[in-house]
Amino acid sequence: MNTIKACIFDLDGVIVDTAVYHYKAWKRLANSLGFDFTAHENEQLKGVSRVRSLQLILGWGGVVKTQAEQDVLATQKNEWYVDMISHMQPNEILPGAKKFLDQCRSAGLKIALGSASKNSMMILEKVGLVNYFDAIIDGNKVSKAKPDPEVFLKGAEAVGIPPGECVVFEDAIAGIEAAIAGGMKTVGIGSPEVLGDADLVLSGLSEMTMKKLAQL
Ligand code: B16
Ligand code: MG
Repeated sequence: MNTIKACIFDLDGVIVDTAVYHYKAWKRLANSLGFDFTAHENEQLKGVSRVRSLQLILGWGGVVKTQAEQDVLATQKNEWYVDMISHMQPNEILPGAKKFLDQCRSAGLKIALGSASKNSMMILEKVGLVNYFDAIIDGNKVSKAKPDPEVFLKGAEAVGIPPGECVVFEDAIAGIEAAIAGGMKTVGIGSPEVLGDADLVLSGLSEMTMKKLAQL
């Protein structure tokens, strides 16, 4: 038996699929600037902060903007994005996520969120999951982006569990790297080719069980 006492969850790609809304809003912004980017390029934005995402997108379009202009563009994208997520419903929770959160709670494990998003509270409220979390650490509370371990270390600290007794669930490579750098166990949500550094890789939380948690 291991000593896992806390589960720290990434949000986009693990609990909900907000990537589709990010993509629509960024695409609208790029189109308004006269260019487009592909779904493949969009994959590189997962787990990446808003500011860094904009820099990458402007680079793909070969567009140069001042810092002040970038601030305006990021705010515009966020307005479009927030407009979409304000309509999110509990049925947008990814398969198995709620069931596994219930199992964590029944087992007495601490539950934390570790997300790059500054909109995490709104999303959790809309899908009705906010009360599951003992701590919510998101883009409003960190200064260093994944793969820096700050977001997960703050999550562990907030629930009072040492990093070595925490497991992080993540869909982005940078997030797995961040959790490893923080000394935590890792479960990758996605493809083994991409997330091979994780201790365990699953296609979704519907595949996660307390038995697998004990074997980490
Ligand atoms: P916001 P996660 C990340 O969420 C998204 O994957 C990423 O695409 C987004 O740019 C980032 O949050 C910031 O989001 O603009 O809402 O602050 O995977 O870390 O939960
Ligand atoms: Mg993610």
